[in-house]
Amino acid sequence: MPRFDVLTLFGEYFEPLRTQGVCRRAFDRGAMALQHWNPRDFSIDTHHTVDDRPYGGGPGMVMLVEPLERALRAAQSSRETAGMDTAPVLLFSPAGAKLTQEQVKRWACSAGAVLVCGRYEGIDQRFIDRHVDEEISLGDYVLSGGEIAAMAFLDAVARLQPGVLGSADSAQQDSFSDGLLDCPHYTRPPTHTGLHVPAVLLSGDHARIARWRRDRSLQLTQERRPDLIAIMRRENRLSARDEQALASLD
Ligand code: 9WO
Repeated sequence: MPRFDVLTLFGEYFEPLRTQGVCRRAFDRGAMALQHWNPRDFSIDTHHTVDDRPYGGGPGMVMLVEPLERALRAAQSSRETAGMDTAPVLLFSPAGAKLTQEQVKRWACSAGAVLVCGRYEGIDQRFIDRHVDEEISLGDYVLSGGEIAAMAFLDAVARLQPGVLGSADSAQQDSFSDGLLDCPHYTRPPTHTGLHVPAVLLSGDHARIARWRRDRSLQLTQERRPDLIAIMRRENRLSARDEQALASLD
């Protein structure tokens, strides 16, 4: 069961994860645990300062090392008291390597981690150098803080916990779970203002439906993410039939 300890100035951001939707089930079932630690609670001056002006000048403020370090120590001590090993420390930043579903799967079956959420212009580099094991990016854009990236990470991990998704295998059928993009989906009505659901999906022929879905996944992936097709080839994860379907596309 993974436990995640979040270092954040804005713990309230994470409340909806506990109280709403699919993620809530992971916490309710005790399949995953979440705690937050506010560096402000570990700041010892009268104003509970957590940031200061950057050395060398420039705009904005930088998060102080000491409140973060004390919050991290408190989180790791609490884990130790719960009988857990020291956790890896992750930082959400555009300077990290892009998060993949493979990594999400590994965190989902791990003991968890400490997630550090930066604010302002960033965190004093000495905290990162001394304590951060891995930097994780969601993509090449800048947010106002690491919290929303951490929430996306926690959502991706929570939905993989056993019993969290309605259907036993819906996590298995996702986009990316088999390395390809997902096929298109349809539901009622069978015709909407002249737009028809593909006839094969109404045929009841499950083998033909499975082949159609695989072919649409292959086609969509070839068109939009040829890089993923290349990875699938390299890992020998395409069947002769898949190759035949791909060849018939061009
Ligand atoms: C910002 C930044 C910009 C360019 C190169 C490296 C960088 N690191 C950071 C950074 O760590 N910023 C802190 C966290 C403080 C400001 C808000 N932060 C943040 C994290 N903005 N955007 C992210 C983020 C995290 C994960 N994926 C995409 C963006």
